[in-house]
Amino acid sequence: MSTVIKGGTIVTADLSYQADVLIEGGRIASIGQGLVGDKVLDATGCYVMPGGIDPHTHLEMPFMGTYSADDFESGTRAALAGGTTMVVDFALPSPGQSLLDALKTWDNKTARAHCDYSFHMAVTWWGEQVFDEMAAVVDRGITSFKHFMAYKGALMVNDDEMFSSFRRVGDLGGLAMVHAENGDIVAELSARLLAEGNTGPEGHAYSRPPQVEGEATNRAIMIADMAGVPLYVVHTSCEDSHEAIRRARQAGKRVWGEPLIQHLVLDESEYFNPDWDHAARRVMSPPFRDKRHQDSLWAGLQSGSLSCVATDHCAFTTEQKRTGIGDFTKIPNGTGGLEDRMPVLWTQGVGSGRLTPNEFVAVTSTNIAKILNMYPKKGAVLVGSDADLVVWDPEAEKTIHASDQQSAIDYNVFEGIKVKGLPRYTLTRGVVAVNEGKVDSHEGHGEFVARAPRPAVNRALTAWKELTARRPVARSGIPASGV
Ligand code: DUC
Ligand code: ZN
Ligand code: ZN
Ligand code: ZN
Repeated sequence: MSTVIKGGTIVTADLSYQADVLIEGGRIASIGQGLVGDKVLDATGCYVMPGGIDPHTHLEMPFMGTYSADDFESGTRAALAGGTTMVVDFALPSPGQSLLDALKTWDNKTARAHCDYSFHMAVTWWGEQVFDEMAAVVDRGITSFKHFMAYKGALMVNDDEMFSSFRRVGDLGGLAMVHAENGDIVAELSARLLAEGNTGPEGHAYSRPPQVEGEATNRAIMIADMAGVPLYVVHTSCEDSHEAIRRARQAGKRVWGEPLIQHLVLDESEYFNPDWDHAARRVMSPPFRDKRHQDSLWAGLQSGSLSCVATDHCAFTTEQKRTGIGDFTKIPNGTGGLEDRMPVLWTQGVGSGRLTPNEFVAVTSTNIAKILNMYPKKGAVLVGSDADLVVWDPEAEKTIHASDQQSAIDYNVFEGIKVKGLPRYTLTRGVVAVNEGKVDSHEGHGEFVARAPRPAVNRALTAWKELTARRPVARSGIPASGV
């Protein structure tokens, strides 16, 4: 059975033009005028765009003594409701655990996924077993490896471990990723704040100032450059981190930054709300910032120095958040956003004139498809691409309320925000998952997306490795030590 999307304006990262889209076998079969199919979706007055890709989610993740509340069922249903047709989640080995065992655990979480998904692998410890297993992980189509520079005593890796891991990722043709916050300083500031009696959620913000993020981002960029690996900095929340990314890119380094929709739209005043629950529900790392930092993030999206808008969707219920009453360091870190990322970014980005529709497509879908080497299967409206599409109605409006969201949690950090611009249809590989604005998705439809490594790109990154490979022999006859 074929489907035709008729009468809309196709909007890609490059172009906007009027055409119909014919879908057969889950892929785009034809783009042109007057196309005919068995089933017709009316896109009059709408934009036909690549479905969103959220490159940063934590679904059913064991974290801070509990599990994030949205799993692959509710999480991917929420994604589709908001026009996102693919998520990339983090497989998270506990320190000491086999990467391949962690991958098995993550595979087992996805049976009920409504949309396609891929994984990044977290490197939470370092040793020969990790080194060896990384090759098998790449063979499984997982080529991006995330390193936590924060969460000391839990997930954090030190600089020597990160450097070794980055070199391995580089040699395998992969992408290094970092959660960039200086974990030593966060631990020190947290302890001091608690000792002084600052136990409330605002202590979380005080313990993670922009400098801890700026420092870690600079450090990660330099380590990545020495290791000869491209670097993706997740949840870039402030000018201090953005500035480091901008400078690296200007110097020709392959470094990308990812602001979250939460940081673009919500600010640090949320932590000073007198309602403990209100503030704790917004505790995430990095924390929300002030307007100066928000302006920097918007400017980065406009100028291209920041590349992708994600959610870091890691949702906890109010009850879960309350385990941190009396000690902010025990509030599970994380917020939701999967359903709201596209409508909120459209409203506050395109609606305000800060982004063009084409830029919106680039930062919600196409850029990350290219960075993660899955373009043009994903992130494109091209013949042969997966028919992961959103028919976007720029006139449709709603006010965000937790009471009508797909997520399993009992609140929404965007509660009360008005959006204009919503999916009329969302299609996942040609199957309609949002129909006339109503969610009608299919549990178990989602498939894993494997990604190929890119060794040639990495070799082109830096001369440092070549330089040290040809390093001079020291007088003792032993090669001078180097990388
Ligand atoms: N930050 C969060 O807020 N939650 C999950 C992990 C992270 O880095
Ligand atoms: Zn993180
Ligand atoms: Zn995260
Ligand atoms: Zn409400």
